[in-house]
Amino acid sequence: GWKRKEVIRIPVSGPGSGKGTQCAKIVQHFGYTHLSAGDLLREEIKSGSENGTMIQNMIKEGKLVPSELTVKLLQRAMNESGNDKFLIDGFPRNEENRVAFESVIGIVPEFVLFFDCSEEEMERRLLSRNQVKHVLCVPNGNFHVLSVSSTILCVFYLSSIYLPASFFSCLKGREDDNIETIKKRFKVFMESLPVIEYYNSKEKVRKIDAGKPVEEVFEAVKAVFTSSYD
Ligand code: UP5
Ligand code: MG
Repeated sequence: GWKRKEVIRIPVSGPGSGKGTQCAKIVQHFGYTHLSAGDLLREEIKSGSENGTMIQNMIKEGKLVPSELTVKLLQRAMNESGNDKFLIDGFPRNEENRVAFESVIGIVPEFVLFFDCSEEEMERRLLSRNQVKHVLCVPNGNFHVLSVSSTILCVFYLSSIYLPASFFSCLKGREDDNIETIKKRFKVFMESLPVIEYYNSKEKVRKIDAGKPVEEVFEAVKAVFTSSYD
């Protein structure tokens, strides 16, 4: 059983609507533990777990991995955090996810943030996340790739000149940030609508206009967090 007094807030929204970006800012201001279901699944792939290949294939297709697995990863991360305030990012994505989470973890979210953003804007953001914008080359032999928000900066010690991004087309960000997978992710996102509807019927949904610049969106997010008492 779950003994501490837990507070859970869930941002459910479309791919590229800014869940991860806003969660990072919420963590800085309000001290939550941020758990992105997608990040936990990607870590599971990297860790070489027995489920890794299956998860990787599903993410490439934009499909949802079985609830049991995602819930297990979330539960483990919650237990390991030592915190009792969680932001669960990108989960639950359908009714089955929600029911599995509630029956295993036994708690319900305090409120649910819905980042409302047009598909056009989400697509633009996801495609630009995957673009290498600048490649800096300086003499030497080492090679670093740094991910800096929507830019992948590649510092390649070779010669001291800037090269166009297209030169390093081999460097990719997220495997699911290509137009084919993005279209599939949008379709699968439609499965999340009944969950949002469910939370709406419980008056838990706080809708945010997420099509604006990051700081403006955060102002609206902050207002939701400061108006709730905890
Ligand atoms: N950006 C952010 N905010 C911006 C703003 N206001 N203005 C301009 N640009 C903005 O942002 C995306 C990009 O946009 C970034 O480059 C950012 O700088 C810029 P981000 O904050 O990363 O958006 P986010 O909503 O987090 O987008 P993400 O791509 O992470 O959303 P998804 O929901 O697609 O990805 P997730 O990692 O949650 O899931 C991936 C896959 O895992 C799923 O497709 C599925 O296959 C699997 N999955 C499950 O199976 N089950 C789960 O429960 C969860 C995931
Ligand atoms: Mg994310």
